[in-house]
Formats: sequence, structure tokens, C-alpha cells
Amino acid sequence: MLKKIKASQGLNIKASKYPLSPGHRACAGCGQMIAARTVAEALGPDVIIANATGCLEVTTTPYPESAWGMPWIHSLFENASAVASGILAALKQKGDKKTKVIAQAGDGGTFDIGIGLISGMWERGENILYICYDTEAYSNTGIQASGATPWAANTTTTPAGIGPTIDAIGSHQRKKDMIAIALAHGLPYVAQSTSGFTEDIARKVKKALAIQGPSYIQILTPCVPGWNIDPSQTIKTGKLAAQTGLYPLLEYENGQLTNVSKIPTPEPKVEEYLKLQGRFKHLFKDQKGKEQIEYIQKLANQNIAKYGLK
Ligand SMILES: Cc1ncc(C[n+]2csc(CCOP(=O)(O)OP(=O)(O)O)c2C)c(N)n1
Repeated sequence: MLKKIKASQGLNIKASKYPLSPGHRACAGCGQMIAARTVAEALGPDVIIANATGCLEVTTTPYPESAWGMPWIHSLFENASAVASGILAALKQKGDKKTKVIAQAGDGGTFDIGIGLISGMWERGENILYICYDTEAYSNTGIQASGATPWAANTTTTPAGIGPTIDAIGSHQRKKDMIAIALAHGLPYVAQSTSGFTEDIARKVKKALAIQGPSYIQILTPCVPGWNIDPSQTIKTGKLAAQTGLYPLLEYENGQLTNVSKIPTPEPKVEEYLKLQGRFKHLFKDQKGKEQIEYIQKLANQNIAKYGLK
């Protein structure tokens, strides 16, 4: 097939030795790319990926190039899960029990626009691993707020510092609990990780593949321009997200919480995490911002208590 395209269009297609090659067009320090490469390597051979529209798709597949060294399909922003279901049905028809089917998308594609089709895929109990790369905004189209955007983050649709209203603090919506939504579907495996912990991501991908039935892994992936962080701080930001309790590493098997990341001592405070990111810099100016930081610390403390992180 590739040879035919090559012959008809004069393209120079070479097979890659990497599942996700370097030389793609993501930003330096892109947290999503760190996670996606870790995932791609952990998946191993015999995989087909259905990828939603978003940064991961745009930066890795500028026609006629592709950074993917594995079968990889892009269709629309909202339907990676439905495409994955179709692939699984075709493989079943062919009697192929070996090929693993993966769907992946950003938080906009997962928490918001794709949620109905994801719900259907989970309801059908299909053996598909769904990965969400959570940049906490619609990164590819210019950092608009999504259902995953956290409290007080500055985005282009929740601009901070404008006007005397509550909007002046940035986003005034709490992040949607997509992990709880996945659990409500009765998935046998649900996990959360961050780009600060690549070994944790790889282990969770392998575990999900070993479990029969639908699985969901949500990975916090710091976005350099969206979060306004220094490209050298991606890993540190991903680590602090978990270590403060704001975005803990979690693992659920058959609905039971089986593994969490404990808070280190001395305990990092959310201020340390927020300070690294320009999207929260308006919180460090006045008393109003200080109150928001205290509220975000409260959210972290709620997680610490809820998941037993101490
Ligand atoms: C139906 C539809 N609406 C809007 C768009 C425009 N669009 C393309 S990518 C994107 C944002 C993707 O955000 P997310 O899923 O969070 O992934 P990220 O870019 O952050 O990795 C949007 C709004 C589209 N392609 N299709």
C-alpha cells in the first residue's frame, strides 16, 4: 500500500525504527510528546492507533510526513473512540486476536467533544485502551479552556486580570472529574499519571494491555506555550502536579483504588507548582490571588485526604 502511494505520488516514504520518531514538529519540552513516546514504546508491536485531531496529530503528521512507525489513523476531533471500535470490529471479522487497538486524544477530545462516543465504546465493553493526554486546554487551537482546565488558570477564553468580575481570576470552573466518569462505566482498569513519571506511564500502559476489556489512562502533559512554562521545566512541573496532590498518580482495578503516589516529605505546597507556570502568574500579585492559591491548596488537600496520599 505504501509502495503504491509512493509510486503514484513520488513520495519518499521510509519505515521508521521508532514507534514515534524524533523530528516531529512539537514544541521543545512538549509534555504530550514525552508521554506519547513513552506510550508508543510501551505498546510494543501489533498495535493500531486511532488518534483524534489535536496537537499530537497535527505535530506528528504534516502531510506527506509521519512520525509514527506503526499503523496510525486520524479522522476527526470527536471520534477516535468510534474509529477504534470500527477497527476492532474489522479485526474480529478477520479473526485477528493479536492486534491491540488504542484510541488517543487530548483533553478537549476526551472530556468534552468526544465524551459521547467514548461513553458508547465503554458501554460496549470493548477491549480498547483509551489514552487522554491532558494539557488542561484546547492547546492546538490557541489554549481555549476545556472541561479539564483547572481553577484560576489563565486561558484565552478565561483571561485573567480583565474586568472586576470573577473572570479576572482566570477559569472559575473546577476541573471535570473524568476519572470518576470512567469508573462510573465499570471499566476494569482506570489510571492517572503525569509526564513527570515516564516509568509509571509505561508500567500502566503494559498493565492496561494485559487486562481484558476497556481501559482508560489519563496523563497530565504540561504544555509549554499553553501553561507558559520554561521548556526545561516540563518534567519538574509534571512531578510537582502529583507531589502536591493536585494530580496524583492513581490506579483502579475493577473499581477499587489499588495504587497511589504518596506525598513526599517535606510536602511541596501548590504555590511551588503554580509559580512555575505563567498561566497562574496573576495569582501572585495581590490578596485576591493569594486567596485563590489558598483555595487551590484546599483542592489538593481534599485529594490528599480522598486518596490517602500521606
Ligand atoms: C468538530 C471540530 N471542532 C473544532 C475543531 C478545531 N480543533 C482542532 S484541534 C482542536 C483542539 C484540540 O484540543 P485537545 O483535544 O485538548 O488536544 P490538544 O491540542 O490540547 O492536544 C480544535 C478545537 C475541529 N477540528 N473539529
